[in-house]
Amino acid sequence: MFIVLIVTISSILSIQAQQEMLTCSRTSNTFQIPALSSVTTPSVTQPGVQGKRGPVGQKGAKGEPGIPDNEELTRLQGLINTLKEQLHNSLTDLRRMVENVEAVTQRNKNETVSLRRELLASLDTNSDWVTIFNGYQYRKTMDEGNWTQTRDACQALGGDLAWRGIQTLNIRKKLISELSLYYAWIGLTDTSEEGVWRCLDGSLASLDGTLWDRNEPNNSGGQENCAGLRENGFSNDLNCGSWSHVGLCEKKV
Ligand SMILES: *[C@@H]1O[C@H](CO)[C@@H](O)[C@H](O)[C@H]1NC(C)=O
Ligand SMILES: *[C@@H]1O[C@H](CO)[C@@H](O)[C@H](O)[C@H]1NC(C)=O
Ligand SMILES: *[C@@H]1O[C@H](CO)[C@@H](O)[C@H](O)[C@H]1NC(C)=O
Ligand SMILES: [Ca+2]
Ligand SMILES: [Ca+2]
Repeated sequence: MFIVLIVTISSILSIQAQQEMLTCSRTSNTFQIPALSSVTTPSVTQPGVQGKRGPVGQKGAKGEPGIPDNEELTRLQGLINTLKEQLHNSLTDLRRMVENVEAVTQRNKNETVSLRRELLASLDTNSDWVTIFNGYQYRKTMDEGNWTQTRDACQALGGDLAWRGIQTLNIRKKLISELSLYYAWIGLTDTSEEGVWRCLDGSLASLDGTLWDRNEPNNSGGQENCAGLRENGFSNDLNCGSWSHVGLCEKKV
């Protein structure tokens, strides 16, 4: 009986083993189930934070310009034209002012240069030329002669008979005093046309109205075509061939 029991038990075990084997062959499919079923009950999650606002979109298309009424348009155009004209005038004025300033600056520069030159010339004690600060230097010829002879002498000394810088009576009187002149030929003639007095460059003599002495020029004897400076500072016309006068020479400093 005991044996029977053992047999019975062992057969049962054997069956169980077979069943286990069968069971085992199925566990590959069912094995994970316990894992799934072992997940704890999911907790309730909170909703996410709201996202940020998107970037600003592009500007919309530009609208049509407004249409001003005609009167306003005309008024504005008139205003623009007036402003344009004023601007143009202002620019013209400005340009003129700049030109004036440039001219004055240039003139001052020129005057400074010539003054410096004259100053240096006046300090030259070896020179026979006198400086009177009118842009020229003066001297008399060493010898007396007729008009042409003294002109030649002046040219040989690097100048010519005076006419450019002796326009005023003051200057002439100053020269007469400085050079102790009694009577001196100057660079004016009416040889080319009687009565029409010209300077050495052919230009009309336009001295300041104090040029001629009283009752001169009188073309005495119809033969007086050259000018001489008298010691009173005024001039007389006399015969170009008169030979007893010095020439008043002038040269640029
Ligand atoms: C200044 O001197 C220059 C050259 O010597 C001359 O060309 C110019 O005309 C002079 N300007 C004035 C304003 O005297
Ligand atoms: C004319 O001028 C000369 C000097 O050049 C003088 O000797 C003469 O007396 C003058 N004649 C008259 C009529 O004024
Ligand atoms: C001036 O003098 C020179 C030399 O004696 C002579 O040749 C010339 O003809 C004279 N001029 C006049 C205008 O008399
Ligand atoms: Ca004459
Ligand atoms: Ca005369």
